[in-house]
Amino acid sequence: MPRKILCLFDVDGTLTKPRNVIESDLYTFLLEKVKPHCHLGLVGGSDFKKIAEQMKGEDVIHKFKYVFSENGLVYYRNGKEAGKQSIQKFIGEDKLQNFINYVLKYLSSITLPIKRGTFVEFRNGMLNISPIGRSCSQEEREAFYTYDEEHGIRKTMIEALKKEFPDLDLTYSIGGQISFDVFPNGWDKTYCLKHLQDEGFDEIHFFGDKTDKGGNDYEIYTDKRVIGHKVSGPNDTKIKLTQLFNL
Ligand code: M1P
Repeated sequence: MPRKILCLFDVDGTLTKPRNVIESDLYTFLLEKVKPHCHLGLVGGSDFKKIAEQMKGEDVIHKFKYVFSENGLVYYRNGKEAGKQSIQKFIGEDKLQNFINYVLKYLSSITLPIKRGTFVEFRNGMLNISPIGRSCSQEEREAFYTYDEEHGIRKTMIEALKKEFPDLDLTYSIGGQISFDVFPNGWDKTYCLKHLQDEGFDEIHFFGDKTDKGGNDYEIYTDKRVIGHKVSGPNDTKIKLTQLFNL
């Protein structure tokens, strides 16, 4: 019997450049060369709308057996929505609002080279917080990323939130360039593995770029249930797949 294998991919930095659309060449390679050897899945920190944009449309749920958005807090299996978690129900409105109020107060007290809009994005299973604001342009995004590397805006803010809310049991995860995700402990990318435990896979391979401690691929990359592959970008993902399946 051939082994039942799943290849699970992070999106940003693994299949695409950050917040960009997947290159046609890699997409064709995945669907035509890799898919005959294994099942395909995606697990991204972003919400489904963003993942669909990056994967050339919502049709991605028919091309990949599993699409886990928001780390698997919202997921699709065989082209259908199969589950959804709610941070609002889990934490409760009072605590959530306290938290959001503090975030807004904190952001109103810092000055950055520029600020735009949409500082808190409320998703199903997480909050996404962006000091510059999610409505910035691509150029402004790149500039914030460079500024943040030098000034640690996100890291400092996360420390302040941890200090202010020690009892909320929240995880703060920097997965992209302009924001960080906030969700209950355990709702990291390993969350999607809950949905796979009865699917009968002999091997689950995970490909991600932010695999170092503190990165949003770290927990799943180091999980015993998966075989982790650290990649440096979309080209490297293609190289690692070519080696894995002797393509
Ligand atoms: O997939 C990684 C991250 O992508 C986006 O990050 P940013 O906009 O900061 O580059 C967000 O969707 C974030 O939630 C996600 O973890």
